[in-house]
Amino acid sequence: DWSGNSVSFSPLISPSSPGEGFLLRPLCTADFNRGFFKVLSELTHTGDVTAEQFIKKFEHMKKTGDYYVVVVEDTNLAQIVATATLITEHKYIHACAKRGRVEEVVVSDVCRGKQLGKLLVSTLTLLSKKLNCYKVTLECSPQNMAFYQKFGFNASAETYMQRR
Ligand code: 16G
Repeated sequence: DWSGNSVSFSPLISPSSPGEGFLLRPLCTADFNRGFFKVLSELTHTGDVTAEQFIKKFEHMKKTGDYYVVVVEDTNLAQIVATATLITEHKYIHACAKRGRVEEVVVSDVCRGKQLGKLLVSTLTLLSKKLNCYKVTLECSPQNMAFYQKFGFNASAETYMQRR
C-alpha cells in the first residue's frame, strides 16, 4: 500500500498514475496560466495576483525548501484541476524536529468523484512521514472531518485559535 495508511482507491490510482488524462506533479510557474488561481478560488478569496507577484512568491517558497505545492493537471485541457500543499515547520522541540502542515487542499468542482483529493492528501501524508515530521496537522470545517479521519487525522484536544 503506497499510501501508508488505510485509505483505499477504487479504481486503483497512485501519484505516478493518477487517472486517465491527469498528471500529478509539483507546481511550476507556468501554472499561473493554467488556472491555478481559479482552483484556489474554489477554496477561499485569492485576491488579484499578477504574474510578477506569483513568480516572486513561488521563488521565495522554493528557496526555503519547506513548501511542497502539488497540483493535478488535466493534460488534455492543460488546466490545473486540484492542488494541495505540505509545509514543514522547523522546531527545537522533539530533538529539533519538523512539524508538517497540510494546507489549501482543493479539487475543482468539475473533477469531483475522481479520488483526486484522496490522492493528494495521501501523497502529502506519506511525504510528511518520509520527511520525518513528528506530526502533521490541518484545519478543516466540521463537514470535512470524516474525510481527513480516513488518513489518520483526529480531532485535537487543542483548540484552533485565530486573530484576523
Ligand atoms: C481551509 C484550508 C486551509 C486554508 C483555509 C483558507 C485545508 C485542509 N484547509 O481551512 O489550508 O488556508 O481553508 O481559509 O485545505 P481562509 O481564507 O479563511 O484562511
